[in-house]
Amino acid sequence: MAKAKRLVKESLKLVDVVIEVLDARIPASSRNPDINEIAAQKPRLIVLNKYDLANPDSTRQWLRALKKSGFSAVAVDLIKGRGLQEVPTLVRQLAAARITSLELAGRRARAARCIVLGIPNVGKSFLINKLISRRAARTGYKPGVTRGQQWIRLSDNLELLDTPGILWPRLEDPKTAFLLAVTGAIKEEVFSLYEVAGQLIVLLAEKHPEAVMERYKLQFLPEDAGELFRLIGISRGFIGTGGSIDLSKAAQNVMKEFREGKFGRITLEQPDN
Ligand SMILES: Nc1nc2c(ncn2[C@@H]2O[C@H](COP(=O)(O)OP(=O)(O)O)[C@@H](O)[C@H]2O)c(=O)[nH]1
Ligand SMILES: [Mg+2]
Repeated sequence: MAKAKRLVKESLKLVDVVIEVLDARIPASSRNPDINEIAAQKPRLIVLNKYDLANPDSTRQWLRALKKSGFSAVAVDLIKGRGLQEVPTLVRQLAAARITSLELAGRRARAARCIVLGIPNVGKSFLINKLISRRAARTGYKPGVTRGQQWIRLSDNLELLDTPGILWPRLEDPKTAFLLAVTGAIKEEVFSLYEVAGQLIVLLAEKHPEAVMERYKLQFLPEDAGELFRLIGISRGFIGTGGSIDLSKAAQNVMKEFREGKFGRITLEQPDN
């Protein structure tokens, strides 16, 4: 973890602008707690990614709150490419002041440089690939920090590091850990899927009862996770050995379908104000 942070700090010395990718469903929990300190000196564009899975009203509120805090921010759906074309434009705007001041100081004009940062699974690699495939060429010999790292030319005046900076999420807070597990940012080996799915189905049954009843063809929703899984198992025909209802299969199904957006576009945390 300390090594990841050090690498990111090294990379940051090379760039004018930081692109911070967050999961639009959990913009607070998918933020690395140190980023404000690590990237304090650089203008930052916040990308609320996976907008296709997030509630549009909540995303609007998040964008407003982030802009109020002084960040440039945009919602992006990388599957459909929505919002993607705004990313290079906004980065160029953020870099303009710095590039101009370098030129005024007598330095040779150069392209603005940026890096993509974020916790695992927010879509960093996907974003880089999409930006590259739009229109780009490798710049040849201009090494980055880690071995094999390269600058990609996105336009005459914009270059992107082809390797994202990986930072780690905060896991001490149980609510945050739950949200990261649900959205797929934490690997399944390190949490109990049954427990997390149980918390999730209870939350969905409370906040989005119609979606759950329709999805699993249920007439009513018990409050207990085990009971909910039992009904879901019956409804979907998840029958284990000996004819018993397979609750763990029901739990897995809930997690899978939530991550696929099958319960609708759901944002799991709202901005403070
Ligand atoms: N639904 C949806 N899935 C996305 C989006 N962007 C990325 N993903 C998925 O999120 C997962 C992680 O993406 P990846 O780029 O590997 O994340 P990284 O770990 O931050 O580099 C992949 O399965 C992507 O297909 C998006 O805008 N919408
Ligand atoms: Mg990646």
